[in-house]
Order: sequence, then C-alpha cells, then structure tokens
Amino acid sequence: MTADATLRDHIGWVWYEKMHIVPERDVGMRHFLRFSSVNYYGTVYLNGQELISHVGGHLPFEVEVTDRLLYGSANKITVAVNNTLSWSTIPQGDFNYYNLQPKVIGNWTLTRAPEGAFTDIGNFDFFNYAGILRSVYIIKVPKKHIKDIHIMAEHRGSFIYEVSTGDVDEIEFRILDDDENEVYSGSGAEGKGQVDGVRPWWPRGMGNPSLYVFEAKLIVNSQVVDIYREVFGFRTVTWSQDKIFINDRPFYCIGFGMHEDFEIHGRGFDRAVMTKDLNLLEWMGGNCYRTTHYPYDEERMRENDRRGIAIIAETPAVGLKGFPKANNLLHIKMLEDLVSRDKNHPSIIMWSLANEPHTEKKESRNYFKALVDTAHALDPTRPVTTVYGPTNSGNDQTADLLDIICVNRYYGWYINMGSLDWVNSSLIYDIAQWKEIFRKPIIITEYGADSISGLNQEPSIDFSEQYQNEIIMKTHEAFDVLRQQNILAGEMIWNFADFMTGMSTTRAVGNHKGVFTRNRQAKMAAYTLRKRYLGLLDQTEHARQYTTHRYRYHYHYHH
Ligand code: GCB
Repeated sequence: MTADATLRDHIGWVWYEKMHIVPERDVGMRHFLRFSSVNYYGTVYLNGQELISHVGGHLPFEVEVTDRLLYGSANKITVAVNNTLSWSTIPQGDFNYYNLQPKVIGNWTLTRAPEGAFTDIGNFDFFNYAGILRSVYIIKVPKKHIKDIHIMAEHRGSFIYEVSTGDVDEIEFRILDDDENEVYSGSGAEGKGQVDGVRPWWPRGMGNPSLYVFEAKLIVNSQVVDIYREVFGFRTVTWSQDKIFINDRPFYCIGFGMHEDFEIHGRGFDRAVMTKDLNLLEWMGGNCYRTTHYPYDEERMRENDRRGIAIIAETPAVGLKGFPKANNLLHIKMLEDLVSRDKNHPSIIMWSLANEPHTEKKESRNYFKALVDTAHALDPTRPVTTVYGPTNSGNDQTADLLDIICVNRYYGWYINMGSLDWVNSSLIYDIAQWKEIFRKPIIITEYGADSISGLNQEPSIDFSEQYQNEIIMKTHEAFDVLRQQNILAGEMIWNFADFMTGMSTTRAVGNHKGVFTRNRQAKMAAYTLRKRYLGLLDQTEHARQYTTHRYRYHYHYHH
C-alpha cells in the first residue's frame, strides 16, 4: 500500500524480515510459528534456515521452531512471498510471458512488448492484494499440550467431542455456559454427552446467539499440564427441498456478499474495519453473509458467533476454468484446512466449495464430486453448496451433487442492461427452472448494479445511484414471487461495499456494486435494502413465535 505503482503492480517475490527475542525463561517450552494468511506462496526462514513453504493465501499454517530458536537473543524471521497466479493455482490466474524476438524493419528495431516481460491477470474481480495479510503468531506451549478440540453439538443438548494431544494422556473436561457456570463435566479424549436445558445458538432475529466453553485439561502424572478453552454453540442445521432450518425452525438468509477490503490497507486485516462492517450489517437488518471469495480472518469468525451472524464459508476457489487433478488435490487440501480451522463455529451454517466455476465442462463433475464427498466426510453437520454464475440449470454438471444451490444473477446489468421491466420474468423463470430440475433449497447469492456515489440521474441510467436502487427494487419483486412459491431460501446483495479490482474498461477505480461506498457511507440503495431487510428480519422473529409448536417440518440429514 505504497504510492509506488511499480510495487503495486509487482508480480513475483517480496521479502519480509523481522527480529524477535524469545526470553531465556522459555527454554523447555515448545514454540511454533503460525501464519494466519500469506498470499499466495510463502517460504519461511528462521535465522537464515529454510523451514517451510506453503501454498494458498487465506488459510493458516504453522511450523515448530523449538529446536531452532535462539533463547535470550534475537531471532531473524524471514518470509518470502510470491503472488504469481497461474492455471495451477487456486484461485487461477492467466500468466503470460512475452519473449518476443525484436523485428528489424529498415533502421528500426521493434518489439511489441518489452523483451522478457510478463502479465498476470486473476480469473476474478478483485485486486490480488498479496503479502502477509493477517497476524503472525509465535505460539508457546508446554511440552505435552492439547493440539485441537473438535466439538459437534446440536440444539437439544447432545454433543460429540474429540480432544487431540498426539499422546495418550488423560483428559478431563467441563462445559461452561456464558455465565461461566459448569453445566457438564467428564473425562476421556473423545466421547459424547448430553447437556439438559441448553440455550441453543440462534442467528439474529431468531433468538440469542448463546455460546458455551469447552474446557479441556491435559493431565500427566496427576498434574494439569495444559488447559485449552474452545468456544462453541449448540445448534443444528437441516434442510428440506425448499428450506434451510436452524434448530428446526425455517431460516431465511438475509445477507451480503462482501470483501475484506479497505482503502488504507487493502486486504490486510483490521479490527476497526471489521467492527464497522459488522455493525453496519446489523444496522441493515442482515442475518447472514458469505465469505466471498476466500476464507476471512479467524477473529471475524469469532465475532460472527458472538453477534449471531450466520455464515456461508467459502474456499478461495473463485472463477475456476480448468479442472486438472493437481488443482483438485490442492482444492481438497484447502477445503480440509478451512473445515479444520472453522469447524467449531456455530455461526458457520454451510460450506461453499467455489464461486462461479465453469461447471458446464464435463470434467468438472468428478472434480466436484471429490470435494462434496470430502466436505461430507469431514463434517456431517453442515450442508455443502457451490455458487453458480456462468452455468445454468440446463448445462451445469455438478448441481445435483450438492445439498443447497446458490446462484448469482445480474438481470438488468450484465444481462439486458437498461431493461428493468424484464428483471422480474427473467429471474423468476431462471430460478424456477433450477428448482424444478434439482429440487433443492436455492439462495440467490449475488445480484445488483454498479453506482458511483453521488452520481444522480433521473430518469435513471447505468452507474447512477437511481439505477442501482431501481434494479434492487425490481429484483425484490421477483424475490417475493419466488418466496411465495417456496423457491427461495435466501437473498444476498452484491456487494456490501465498493472494493478495489484490477484495471479494466468496466471498472472505474474498482467495483462499485456496494450499497456502501468503500469508506462505508450509505448510498441510496442502502436505505431501500435496509427497509426490506428489517422487514424480513421482523418476519423471521414473527415466524419464530408463530410456528414453533404449530407445524412440524419434514427435513432430513444428507446421510
Ligand atoms: C460476480 C462475481 C463477483 C463480481 C461480480 C461483479 O458474479 O462473483 O466476484 O465482483 O460478479 O460485480 O461482476
């Protein structure tokens, strides 16, 4: 984030370096270096020795450094980061190398591009902010310690847990409610139990997002050597052909596509911006967002739990055009890392495998089958989706594999610009077909239009605030018809706020489909959306009180 265009446009290696002192009193503890997000490719060195390399920008990795640290003096931590994307990265990019032979014409030596030059264009519509994007930790733990806790807990109070230590020592645990009262205690590295009278985790509008703490103690020779506290919630996600249910009650997703993006620090994580964004999301009446188009920061996931904001968590696979085996393996690894990082968050209600893949291609089917199977095997408690864009219900090769279908549609913008009267019938027809063929819950995960804040035109014209506002209103009319027919399980505007992209003839200093500006000020469309969202949220609240005991919904687990 400099004023230097060469650095902004740089493709290739950059180097980060920092000195860090580990005190002598920590000899005997085990130390790990943990990187929350290094985009895209990173190699880590400690005191000049290469330790580890990692592929992929938005998921954590760690390496043990206990035996390599200098205790009581400074350590040099070096990270080399490379942002080059290609057909074998996720996301994919189009890397082109120009090694053009100069042509001699008369007295002139001519080349079409500088010799040995290259370009790299991502298959996605956001700026490829690279580097170390999130916190780096030095983790200090006892020799024997608890590595991880996995807890699956449903809203009636039953739970299954597993505490991993890498050893066979004794585990004791207890569950505390949000007032720190003990509601359960037990022992053993894995098992199950039942807490009576639990307060379930609810998304906002449906109830309180109650959280509990799973506190595990590792005991070696009757001594407690490590304590690990993990926050979780009791909640259940199920679905029928039409609807998604949370704790057996219908849940309608009222939400946003977003970005981790801000003017001053690009994709670098910032707590103040996160807080502002989530405050605005609540002000708007939202209950949900999708982590478009990569996993977001871990602190944000904790904040979602606490605020009762439901999440569709997405892998970094945006705009896939090719489906080779090697990409599939990398994609599966990213999905595993995502589930491993985020498995205990009650706010995450669904895994999204990809955004807008070219799944009209035959070879995408096996590729996606492997992903769906992995997600189901890793996590039997959450539905799996993919967000479709370039494909339709007639040519998509993968939609039948999923639990829930998400669709992005831009009627009135990319399709039939200016014909706002067509939005209604086009969208209804399109979505009704997906429904008829696949018979699964459908969420519209993107719709909208660019508007330049302050650009006003009456009658409306593209890029004016009026046009964005009108497209949104027209689309809502279609949503209401679909809702009446039980065809829609949720709606999400594209986008929460304006965000930076690469340079293109269709982008003017980034993408302007935000209902907020990049500085998080409301555009005209924000007020229209807010009115609708607050109304929908109110209906959710109403439905909660009204339907609880009167209807029994038929739902099923996917296995
Ligand atoms: C999409 C993409 C999103 C883009 C958006 C747009 O379908 O999923 O990444 O930013 O369209 O504005 O074109």
